[in-house]
Amino acid sequence: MKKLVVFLPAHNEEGNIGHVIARIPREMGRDWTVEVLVVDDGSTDRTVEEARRAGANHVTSFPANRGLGAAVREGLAGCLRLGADVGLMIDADNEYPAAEIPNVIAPILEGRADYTMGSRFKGTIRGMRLHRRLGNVCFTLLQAILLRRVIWDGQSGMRGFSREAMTRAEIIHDYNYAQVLTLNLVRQGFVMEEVPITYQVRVHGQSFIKFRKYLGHVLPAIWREMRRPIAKRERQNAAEAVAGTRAAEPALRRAASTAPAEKERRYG
Ligand SMILES: Nc1nc2c(ncn2[C@@H]2O[C@H](COP(=O)(O)OP(=O)(O)O)[C@@H](O)[C@H]2O)c(=O)[nH]1
Ligand SMILES: [Mg+2]
Repeated sequence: MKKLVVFLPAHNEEGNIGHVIARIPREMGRDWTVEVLVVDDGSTDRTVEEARRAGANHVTSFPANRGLGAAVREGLAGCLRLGADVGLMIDADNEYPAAEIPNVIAPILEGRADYTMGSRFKGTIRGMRLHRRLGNVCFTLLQAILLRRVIWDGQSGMRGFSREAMTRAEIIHDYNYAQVLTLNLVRQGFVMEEVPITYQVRVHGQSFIKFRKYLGHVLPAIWREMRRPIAKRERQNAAEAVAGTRAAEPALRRAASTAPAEKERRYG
């Protein structure tokens, strides 16, 4: 039996999170189980109650707000603790299509990729304002230049991970994860693929992004990430990777249980 864990980083999303969880496909064929994990980042509204009502299997709550980078780091660690073979993160604000999760993880299941991003710019975007589009294009272009490869949508809130990618991913700041995570995984040699998705701007609540604060946190973090020495992983072919997941399971579990504490110490 294999396991997909879908995780949602959430901060005050009582009006949205239930709709997202209700649309997560729970049937993936006979060999798969699907579980839903919510990382509640110090919400002060009914986010947790709504998530549980909609069928979330696991909820991790931070006592106070720590930031989206910290929440995604915790989501990846949670997937490993729960024994996920594949992890998928999706924003809790109902902008991304939970029904399209199978498409987004398909390249991982087929052994073509370790890390996937649901791409709004390869798919459809409804309602994104011009300044947000421009911001997205600029940050995506920056990542494409730094990694010397084509990227369509570097800020997607819907991403899939192989178990190995989740084990090795490092998010070096608490404020956000979007760019530094891709730079980190691709530079380690993980294969990234973008999958077109349909996107619809949120109808409840507000984006947390404030332009100056975002720039002030994200640009220095990209700089720091690019200056870090990165150890390249050994490329495995898909068959070896599947066999390796099983053989390495006890070690991976140990890594998963020590990783959060270690990462906590380093990025706090
Ligand atoms: N962990 C955490 N998540 C947040 C925070 N603010 C927003 N989020 C979540 O991050 C996701 C994306 O946030 P959003 O504000 O929509 O960003 P945008 O889509 O880039 O405009 C949503 O699931 C939010 O609930 C925060 O302070 N901490
Ligand atoms: Mg959003």
